[in-house]
Amino acid sequence: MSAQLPIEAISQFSDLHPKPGHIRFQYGTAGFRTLGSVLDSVLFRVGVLAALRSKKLDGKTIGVMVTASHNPEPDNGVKLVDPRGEMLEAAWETHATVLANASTTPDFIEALETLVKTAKIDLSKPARVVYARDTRPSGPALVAAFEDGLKALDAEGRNAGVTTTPILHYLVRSINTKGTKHEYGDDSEEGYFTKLSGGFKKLVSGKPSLPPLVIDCANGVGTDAVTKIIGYLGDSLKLIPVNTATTTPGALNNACGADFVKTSQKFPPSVAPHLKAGQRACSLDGDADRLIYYYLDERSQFHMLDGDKIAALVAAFIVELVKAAGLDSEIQVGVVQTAYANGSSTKYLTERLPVRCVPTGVKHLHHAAEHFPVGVYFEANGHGTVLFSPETQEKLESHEPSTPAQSTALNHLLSLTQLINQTVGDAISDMLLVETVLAHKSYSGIEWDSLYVDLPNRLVKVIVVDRHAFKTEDAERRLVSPKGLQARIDDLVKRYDGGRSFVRPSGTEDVVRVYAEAVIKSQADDLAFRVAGLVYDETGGDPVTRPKEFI
Ligand code: NG1
Ligand code: ZN
Repeated sequence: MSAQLPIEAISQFSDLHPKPGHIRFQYGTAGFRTLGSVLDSVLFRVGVLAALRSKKLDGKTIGVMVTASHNPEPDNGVKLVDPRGEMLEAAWETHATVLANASTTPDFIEALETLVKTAKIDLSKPARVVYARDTRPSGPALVAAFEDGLKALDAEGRNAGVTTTPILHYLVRSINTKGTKHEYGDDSEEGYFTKLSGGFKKLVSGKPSLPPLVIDCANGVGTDAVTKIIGYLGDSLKLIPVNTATTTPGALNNACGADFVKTSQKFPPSVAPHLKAGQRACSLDGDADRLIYYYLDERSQFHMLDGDKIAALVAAFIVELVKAAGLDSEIQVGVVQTAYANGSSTKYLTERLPVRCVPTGVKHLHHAAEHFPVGVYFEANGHGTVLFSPETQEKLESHEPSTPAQSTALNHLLSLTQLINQTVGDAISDMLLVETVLAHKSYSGIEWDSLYVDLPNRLVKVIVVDRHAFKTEDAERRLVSPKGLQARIDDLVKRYDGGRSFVRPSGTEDVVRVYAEAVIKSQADDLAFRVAGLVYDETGGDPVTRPKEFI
């Protein structure tokens, strides 16, 4: 390893991007995420880190996405994408945190030297990075800081411009598989839209078209993608985009988008003029990797179809296709959820399929799903996808169907592998997937919703002195510390019909989250607030500031 770090270039650029003294940055489950105005040094350092990650992986292309997803507009963030389009390897999350927190340029260079040594990075290797940003106003300056990081290491950068998080993941995988037998697709936005829409058109060909779908773009980058895919879909699906104001200050994710719908359990007021009884609609989040559906019934009651309902719809459909293709003895379909999955969805799925529960965070779901021949994973908040293992893909490609019906089912499965963005949860791909199933089953929102009835539930946040005092086990479903608290929660839960509750520290906010469900809504609320009260008292919360609802 003869090549050295270009200390002089790094230090000159680094001096242009000093770290704010008082802030401690953390690469969490969603990368770095905080106010966009304090992220300049982080972006520069992520540029350097991405270049080193590429060198470490023999010049493979690394992805970098500048976004704060469903957060409000003043926030921003950045996350790295590994070569197959998956989330950054966990050990490097720690490296990212260390580099971001070096207080001065000399400290930063020292941290880099340590990283190069411990991770055994061959600096003579090339460095290639593809990057994109969402529509936030703080994006352009942050991208410029990031580009300085690439320049400091003389890395090759490809600017994918303003695009969705899932498209960036798609590009990373396509670039790295180009010319191999695992080629994922053409490494361009056009390649992405052609692939997805091509799969969709084959799947719905000959099926009666569904009524138009209202699609809330959260005033974010999903707007561009939705506008583009409309052109590729032609008559195969009619979309009615709303909340498309990407340049209106403050509009992004404001009273709209998937997180608004899921958290407030109501539809965005801006969607109201488009929602007649029976009309189905969906909301993307600010970077278009989450999707929530909903509809109004004939009494104009709102019904939400969240990530759990999407998982149930999609998993059952794939199981049917696998069976119809004559492959059910060879290809097993499994589902991965987190503790936030509604108890009714878990019951519905467990009666039909293997189901695994994993800790919160996309990387846990993704990795667990990789263990199934076909792994369906969704978070209740609408982030998820379906993974076909390489063996399954080969089986689908080589299987000789014995009847015309088997042949049709097999072709449908192959088209699904095109339509589904297997690198990460993708609102547009998931929307096409849902629409495919609805078209095949002739379902409206009502029939889909009736697969199972959600248990009423409540999610609350508790601000505590130190959320790190909360440690969990059993995929975050039980607390091991603070000592004794879980036993008290268990005692409380027993008193509620169909009661379930769990407590875990958030990975993205400085709070502890309390989830509760029960057969009756008022009971779910009551249980959530009582458990929140236990949490608050346990951690030395001040009785004066104790929220009143924590009964
Ligand atoms: P935290 O803050 O760790 O609960 C939230 C979501 C996760 C996931 C991450 C990353 C809930 C309850 N939690 O994590 O599901 O999406 O953000 O964005 O929805
Ligand atoms: Zn998102």
